[in-house]
Amino acid sequence: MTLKPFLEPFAGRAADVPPAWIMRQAGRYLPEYRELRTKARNFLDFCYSPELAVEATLQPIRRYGFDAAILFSDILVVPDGLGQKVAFVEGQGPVLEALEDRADIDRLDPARVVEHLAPVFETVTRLRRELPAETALIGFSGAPWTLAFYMIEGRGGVDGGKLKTFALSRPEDFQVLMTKLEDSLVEYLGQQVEAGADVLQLFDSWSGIADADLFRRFVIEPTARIVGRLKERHPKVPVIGFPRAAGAGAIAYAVETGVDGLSLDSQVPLAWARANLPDGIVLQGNLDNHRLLAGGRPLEDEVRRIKAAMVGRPFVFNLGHGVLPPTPPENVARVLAVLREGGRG
Ligand code: 1CP
Repeated sequence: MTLKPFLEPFAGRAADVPPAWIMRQAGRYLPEYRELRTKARNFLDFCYSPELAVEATLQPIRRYGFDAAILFSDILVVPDGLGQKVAFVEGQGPVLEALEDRADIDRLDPARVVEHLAPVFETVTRLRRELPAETALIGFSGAPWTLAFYMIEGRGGVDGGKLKTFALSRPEDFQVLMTKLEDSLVEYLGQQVEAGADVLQLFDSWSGIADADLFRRFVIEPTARIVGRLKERHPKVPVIGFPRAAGAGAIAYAVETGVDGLSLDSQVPLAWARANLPDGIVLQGNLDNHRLLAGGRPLEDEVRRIKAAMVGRPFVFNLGHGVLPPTPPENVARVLAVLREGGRG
């Protein structure tokens, strides 16, 4: 049986042309997404409308032929499912009613998550039917630390001081929150696989603000438990971790969490990654999203450089962080054309 090209690296094989997708490949840089987005009142309604979410997921697949589709949703549907107030404010990003004390944490209900997020599973089920057979489907969630960031800070664009102060000065309350997140995520991700996801990605976008102690306790350890529990349920489904801006912490993360793949941000030199990360782990990344925006020779040269740096290594081509909204869509097409020069071999 031949595997989908996206799954080849996870079977330990390096392709001449690595499979490719890009973070936030569906979204505001695409005119067809902006048009579709007008059909829902707000962003959460959009995410919870299987018809719209399926269409948004398929748009970049039709346009570019990526090797993987990523479920169109957001990491903040989990706090919403737990019962926290979450809103997406136009031009401002997500705004949450921040958790202040133990009573706020006690009100969060992991039992509510699966029922509330049923439309997401419905989207996955429909996608499995509608995607081309050779296109893998990636399910995802935020990792506990990054979800806790938004739940305690109440928004993005801040330095995480409130989160770290909470974690350090109220360890028992924080642990209750982290355990609720872990339990919710195992169930949420497990059900995405049962609905048809081939691969899972855990986004730890804020892992870089944790010091070494917090990184161990609240990035590595919860991730290891989640991956372990998912593997009991679905031993064969690859899990990709994205500990963004973790620096040298990526080594312990790669060795200790049990993830099958590691997504690298753009600051990680690929030669360092090859030399220091375990051979058995699939590396993913790490084109800079501003380079994608700028286009031209600096973009093309970098795509060729990344491909050359990963020859012979199980690898998935991606960005180091999500596509920026002003990115010209033709730059994405150019990246894939350059990556696929010389054919699949
Ligand atoms: O108006 C709009 O269309 C909303 C913009 C938007 C989109 C398109 C948001 C708000 N989320 C998304 C989709 C999304 N988010 C996807 C699926 C699309 C795809 O990848 O093709 C995924 C995987 C995410 C994940 C996500 N959301 C992350 C992790 C990845 C990362 O970028 O670090 C994070 C941190 C979020 C929170 C979030 N949601 C939206 C915004 C603007 C943000 C960032 C807030 C901030 O910290 O400033």
